[in-house]
Amino acid sequence: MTKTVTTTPYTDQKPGTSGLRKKVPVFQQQNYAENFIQSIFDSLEGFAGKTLVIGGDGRFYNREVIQIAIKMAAANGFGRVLVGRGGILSTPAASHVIRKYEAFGGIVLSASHNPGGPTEDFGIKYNIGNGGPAPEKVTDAIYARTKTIETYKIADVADVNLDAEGEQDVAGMTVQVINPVSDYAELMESLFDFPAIRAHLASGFRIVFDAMSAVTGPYAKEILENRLGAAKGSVLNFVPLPDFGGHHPDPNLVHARALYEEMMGDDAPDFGAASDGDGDRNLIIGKGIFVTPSDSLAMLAANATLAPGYAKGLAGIARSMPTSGAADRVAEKLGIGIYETPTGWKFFGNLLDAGLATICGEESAGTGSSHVREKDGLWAVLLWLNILAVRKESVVDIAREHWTTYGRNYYSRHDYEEVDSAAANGLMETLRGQLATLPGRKLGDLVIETADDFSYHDPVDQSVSNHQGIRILFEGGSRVVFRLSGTGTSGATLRVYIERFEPDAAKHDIDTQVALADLIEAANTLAGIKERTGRAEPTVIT
Ligand code: G16
Repeated sequence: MTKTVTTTPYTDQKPGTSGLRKKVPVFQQQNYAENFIQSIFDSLEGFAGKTLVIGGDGRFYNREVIQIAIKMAAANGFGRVLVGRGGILSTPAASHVIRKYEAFGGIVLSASHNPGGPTEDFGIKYNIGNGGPAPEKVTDAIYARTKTIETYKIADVADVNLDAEGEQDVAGMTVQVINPVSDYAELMESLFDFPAIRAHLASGFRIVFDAMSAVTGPYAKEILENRLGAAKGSVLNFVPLPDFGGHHPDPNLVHARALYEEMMGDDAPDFGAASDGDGDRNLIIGKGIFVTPSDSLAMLAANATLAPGYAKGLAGIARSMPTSGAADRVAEKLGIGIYETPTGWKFFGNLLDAGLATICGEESAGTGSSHVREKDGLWAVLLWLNILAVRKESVVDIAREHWTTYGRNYYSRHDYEEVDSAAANGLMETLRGQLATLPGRKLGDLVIETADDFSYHDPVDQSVSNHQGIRILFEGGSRVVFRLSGTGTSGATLRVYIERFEPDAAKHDIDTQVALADLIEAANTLAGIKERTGRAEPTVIT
C-alpha cells in the first residue's frame, strides 16, 4: 500500500524566516511538495508510531498538500495524524494541538500574511514537539536533505475525507479529523476573564474584528460572538477563502485600511482588531488610535496580571531586535528579564521552554505568550479585551497613561518590497563594510554612537545566529535598523526600522513620521536607498 518514488532534488528549498514559502506554481512542480515533506521526515528521528499534527490556513492548494502530507506520514511510519476539519488549523491552534496531545510535531501549511490563489503564495513549515517552529539546526538539516534527496515514500491510497470529524484508517495509520476551533477556544477561556469581558461587551462596549477572509474567521466567530456575546456582525470577513477574497491578508494600516478608517471615524467602535492569513498576527486599533505592535507588546506586558492566566506575574519579556525598546522599560520597572532575539518566532521557543520569558512580541504584528509556541492574533485581542474590561478605560487613555509612565518610543517600519535582489544585497553589504567607520559620524543633529551587525547568542542552548540585521544607534537612544525580509517570495524586501525615544509627555502627540523625519533622512543618506533601489518612497509604511 505504500510506494517509494524516485525523485530529483530542487535547489531552492531553503526555509526562510518561517518555513518554505514559494508561489503556488513552484509548489505545483512535480514532487516539489513531496521532496520537502520527505526532507522534513528524513531530518527527524524517533517518530515511528507517534502523532503528527497537520493543518493549514485554508489557502489555495491547502487541501492538495494536506492529502500528500497525510499519505506520506503514513508511509513514513507515523502512528496517528491529527488534522483540522477541512484541513483548517490556525498557526496558534496548531501549536496548541501539538502541545495538548503531546504530538511528535506538526506540519503547518501557510504563507501567513502573503496573498493566496493559483498564482500567489503557499508555504510549508515544520513545528517541533514543543509546538513551536523548528529551530535553525532543524531547518538547516531539512535544507541539506532537500539537496540530496533521491526518493520519497507515500501511501498509495484514496484521499482522506477531511470534512467529517472522527477517525479513519490510512494504510495502517489512524487519521483523526478534529474540530479546529474547540481546543483553542477552551485554552483562551482558561487564560482570560470571559465573564468580565462578556459583561463589558454587554454594557455597550463595541468591538469590530476583521478576519480578512482568512483562517481566524471561525475562531473569532466562536469566541467573540458566541462565547463572549459580542454583537452579531462584530466579526467581519469571517469565511476563510482560498484567495482571501483577492486581498492581502496582512493586518496592517495598508491592507486593513477600511478598518483603520472606521476606527478613526466619529462613530467608531471602542476597539478594532484584525488578524492575518494564518491567525498569528494582530492589529490593534482603539477608537482614534492605532497601537503599534511594539507599543502593544509593552502595554500588554504592563497590564498582563489583570488576566487570570497571568495573575502570578511574568517571568520575563522577549522581543525581536527590530522591535522597539518600549517593552524594555516595562521589564525594567517590573524587575524581570528582557531578551532581544533575531526576527523569527522560532528564537523565542527556548526562552519560553526554559521559563525565562512569559510574553514575547515582534514589530511585525506578532505577540504571544507561553500558552503556545507561536505568536497568536486572537490571544492578543483577548488580552486587550480583558485589560479593557477590568480597567474600564479607553484604549487611548491606556496608551497615554503608559507613555506618561514609561516615555514614548516613536516607531515606524518602512518596507521596500520586490526590490532587485542584487541591489538589496549590495546595499546591505555596503553598509556592513562601513560599520567600523560609522561611530562618531554626524548626520544633521544626529551623531552615530555605535553600529553593528546583530548576532544572537541563545542563552539556553548557546547557539549563535549571525547577520541578523544592521543596527545604527545614535547618541540619545534613537536608532535605525536595516534588514532583508526572510518571508518574501519575489525579489527582496528591504525593511528599515526607525525608532526614537521621547520621555517628555508634552511631546507625545507628534505625528510619528514627523517625529522620526530626521532619522528617516539619515537612513536614506547612510544606505543610499533611493539610488540603490530606484525607489523614491517605501512600498508600505507601518
Ligand atoms: C514571520 C515570522 C516572524 C517574523 C515575520 C517577518 O511571520 O514568524 O517571526 O517577524 O515573519 O519576517 P521578515 O521580516 O523576515 O519578513 P509570519 O506571520 O509571516 O509567519
